[in-house]
Amino acid sequence: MTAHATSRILLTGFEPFEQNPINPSWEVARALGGEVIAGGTVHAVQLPCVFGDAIKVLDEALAALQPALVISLGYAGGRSEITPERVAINIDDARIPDNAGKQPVDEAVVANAPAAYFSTLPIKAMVRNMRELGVAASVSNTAGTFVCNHVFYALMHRLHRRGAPGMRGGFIHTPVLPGQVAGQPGMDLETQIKGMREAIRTAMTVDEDLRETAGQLY
Ligand code: PCA
Repeated sequence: MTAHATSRILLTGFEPFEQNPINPSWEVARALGGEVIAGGTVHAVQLPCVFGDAIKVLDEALAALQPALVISLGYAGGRSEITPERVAINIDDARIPDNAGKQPVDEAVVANAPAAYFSTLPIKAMVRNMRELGVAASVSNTAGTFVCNHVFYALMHRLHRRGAPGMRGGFIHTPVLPGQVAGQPGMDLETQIKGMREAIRTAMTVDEDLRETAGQLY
């Protein structure tokens, strides 16, 4: 993709949920808002942690910004690395109620749509470049079945249907902050911001993803 000086980058993060007073995904997005990265200006938008409503806010931002690159961020309470997600699946299956009390079980995100979409971000190049900067990162093969996967799937469905060449998108889970979850080392906010800046730079500048394994046996 050749980004030009007027490119816009949509970077979303989520509001807090499940008794967490802070959602690192929004803190990272907010911190990067207004920065120019590889010729694109970052626009940070907060999504509600509510099934359906999150997609509405995403749609409004897509329509208003017509971004060249869209990266949605969400917080993964069990992770200590930055994890670009490989695949979005067409299912809502909530372990806990969302912030509006909704708890769908085994419902499609989009009715009569494909089972899954792959991210179109260069996820392996992003991981390698973040690691080279000293930021812990790895490819994830599941974004779960809660509001993050819901938004990821809706985003990929829209980008797929739009078929806009050069419009790229995907999802990255951010880790816990140090001390946020007992037993998780976590990653401090400055390091998360530094890693995400590098992930965005990679998505703006690397066309073809690396072919190196990030496979898992299970
Ligand atoms: N994480 C949740 C939803 C919002 C967020 O930041 C998830 O992983 O689904």
